[in-house]
Amino acid sequence: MKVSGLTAALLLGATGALASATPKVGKVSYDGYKAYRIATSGKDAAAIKDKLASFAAVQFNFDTQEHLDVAIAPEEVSAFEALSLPTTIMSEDLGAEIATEGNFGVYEKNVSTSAAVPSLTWFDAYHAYADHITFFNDLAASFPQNSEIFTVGSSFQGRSIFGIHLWGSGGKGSKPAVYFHGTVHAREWITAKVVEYITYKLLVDYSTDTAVKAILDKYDFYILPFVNPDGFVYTQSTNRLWRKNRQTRSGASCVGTDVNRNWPYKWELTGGASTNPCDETYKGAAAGDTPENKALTNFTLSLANSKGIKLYIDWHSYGQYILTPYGYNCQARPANQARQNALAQGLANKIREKYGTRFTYGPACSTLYATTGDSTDYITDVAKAEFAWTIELRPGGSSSGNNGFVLPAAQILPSSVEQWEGMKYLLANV
Ligand code: 0X9
Ligand code: ZN
Repeated sequence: MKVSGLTAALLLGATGALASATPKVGKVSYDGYKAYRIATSGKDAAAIKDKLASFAAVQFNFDTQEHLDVAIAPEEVSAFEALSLPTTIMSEDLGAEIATEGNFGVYEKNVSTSAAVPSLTWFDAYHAYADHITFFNDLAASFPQNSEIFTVGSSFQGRSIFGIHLWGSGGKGSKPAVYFHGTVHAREWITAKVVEYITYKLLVDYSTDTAVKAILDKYDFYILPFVNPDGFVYTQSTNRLWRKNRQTRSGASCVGTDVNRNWPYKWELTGGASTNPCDETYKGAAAGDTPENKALTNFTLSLANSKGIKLYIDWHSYGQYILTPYGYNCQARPANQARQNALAQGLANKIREKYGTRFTYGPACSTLYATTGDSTDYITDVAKAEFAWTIELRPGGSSSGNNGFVLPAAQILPSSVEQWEGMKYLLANV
């Protein structure tokens, strides 16, 4: 994959000095960091990466054919600007945006209902991890006829990897699975919010909206908002831009394995992941050797072996993509490719209808880049899901004022609503 072409210094900047090293005290500060989108104009960005070799740049994206998004430390901003690269500014001060985003909401219940339904104000702000757990517990307690909390195992640091199971009139576990993973990459905060909104709407609207009732009566939903809880907690305590899990390994000075490069399928291929524990896409020492991947694989197979998986979505950010299989090979296509493409196109159209947000769709490897050991390839070929997609949420492609992983809280609700509109279309047509 394109990340393999990075210079060692840039990798160190991206994953060693800032991301992977454990700070001695306090939080990693991004105060005064400026984030830039550098146009790479269809080249592989190698020349630009060479120019950045001496900078402690934090790299955001790996699909560098069109652009390379980087954050530059305040002391290096003038040297960076002296390079006169073709840039647009994503963020004038990443630290200030992280601080604003960190004004977490206060958890509230809906006062107009007697049950403990969380308030829609949940979608006006980001929240602490503990409040996310309360949100799900309260939702499940409010709708005991249609939902329950479950756990699939534990993370490296011993947190439970939990989900919420939703079902309709056929009763618990009677229908094919619709299966969601959120927050596999710790810094992609918008993903938990969007799956929370979809969960909320499925439960709250079930009794009043016939289209929603039809969907929940047809499928069992298994929604895991935080498949990498240790990483997420670390983004809130220590480093907002952390990506991987928090697994330590003997002999490795860097922490963390990319849970989306560790699934035990095509893991052994080269070119779609890193073998360096200090890299953001570190694949692990063996296929499926993280506690998170072990738990998720077992649970996935249990779904496959009961009623089967109709649709799996791995929710990520950012870039606004709907990615169909495969990641491991840019020529390979699933047997139902024509339907995958038609439904992805329909989904993109539906999302765009709401607020004009454009999502690009297509096979993951050829549309974005190659990945080995990713969830969607495993869930397509091993767990035999009919559809297993990655959705990369807002922000998107070419506009400036694009904050990468730190999506302003004002966009939580519109991001969620457009995906909800999309999911209603997809689930009615899949
Ligand atoms: O690299 C990933 O795991 C995903 N992108 S992210 O920026 N959120 O990290 C993309 C996975 C989709 N699969 C392929 N592009 N092959
Ligand atoms: Zn991701």
